[in-house]
Amino acid sequence: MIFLQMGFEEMPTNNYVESSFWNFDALFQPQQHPARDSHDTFFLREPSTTKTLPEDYVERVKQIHESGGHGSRGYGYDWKREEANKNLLRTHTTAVSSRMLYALAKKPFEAKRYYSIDRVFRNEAVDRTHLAEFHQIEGLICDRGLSLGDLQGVLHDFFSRLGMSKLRFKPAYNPYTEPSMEIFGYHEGLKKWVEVGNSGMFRPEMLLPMGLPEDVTVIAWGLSLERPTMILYGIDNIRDLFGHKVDLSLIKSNPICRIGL
Ligand code: FB9
Repeated sequence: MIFLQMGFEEMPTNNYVESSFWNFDALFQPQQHPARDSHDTFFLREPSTTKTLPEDYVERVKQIHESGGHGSRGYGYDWKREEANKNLLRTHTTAVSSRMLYALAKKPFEAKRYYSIDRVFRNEAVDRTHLAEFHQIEGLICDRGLSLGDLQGVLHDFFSRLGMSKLRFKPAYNPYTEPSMEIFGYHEGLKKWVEVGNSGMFRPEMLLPMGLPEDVTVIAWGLSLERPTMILYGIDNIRDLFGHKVDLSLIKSNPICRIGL
C-alpha cells in the first residue's frame, strides 16, 4: 500500500531462477566478485545455463566490463560469456530491476517508479535472523537529473510511513551504485537506531549500455520484509515467522499490520 500510495508500480518478480547475466553482469558486478561464487550464491545443476540473451546488449556489457566507455575505464579483465550464462537462484530482486530498466531503454524515455517484494536466495550462514532465503523489498525511481538529495527525500517519505521519521545515512559500497548509502532509522519503540536498509544511484556503467539517455538517472533502495516484521511483532527467531516450523494459528490470530495506513 505504501508503494502504491507513493505512485510506484510493481515489477514482475515471478522467476526465482535467473541468469548470472541479469543478476550480476548487467549490474556491472565483476565476474570475480566474491558474491558470484558458490559460497554465497546457489548455482543450478539443471538447467545450468540460460538459453537466450539480447546479443547486442551483451556485447555492450562485455565492453564496459573489459575496457569501459562513457568516461569509465571499466574493470580491465577478460569477461567470459559462459560465466554470464550460468543459471542461479536470484540473490536480489535488483535482478528484476535490471531487466525492467533494459526494457524501458528500448522505448521512448518515460520516467518510472517501480517496486518489488519477493524472495531472494543467499547461500549464507543461517542464524536466528537469517535463513538461506528472505524477501527483498526494492524501490527505484528512473527520471532525468535526479540527485542524491532526491534519494534521501524519497527515503524520508518511505520510512516515515513505516513509522520512522528520523533517518541517518552512512556511506556504503555496492558494485552497481555510486554513491551508496546504508540507511539507519530511529525506532521509537526500541529507543535505538536500527539499520533499515541500503541504497544508491545506479552507475552509468549499468545504465548507458542499456541505451538509456545520458541525462537519465536512477535512484534505488532495498530492505528486507522479515526484519521489520520481526521487530513489529516482537518475533525473536525468524523461524517463527517464515518456514516449515511456523505455527499457523499464530499467523491466523495475529492482528494485521496497520503501519502507514
Ligand atoms: O531490512 C533491514 N532492516 C530493517 C528494515 C525496516 C525496519 O523497519 C522497522 C520496523 C519499522 C527495521 C529493520 N535490513 C536490510 C537491515 C539489516 O537487517 C541487515 O542486517 C540485513 N539486510 C538484508 C541483507 O542481508 C544480507 C536487510 C536485507 C537487505 C539489505 C540490503 C538490500 C536489501 C535487503 C538492498 C539493496 C539495494 C541497494 C541499492 C540499490 C538497490 C537495492
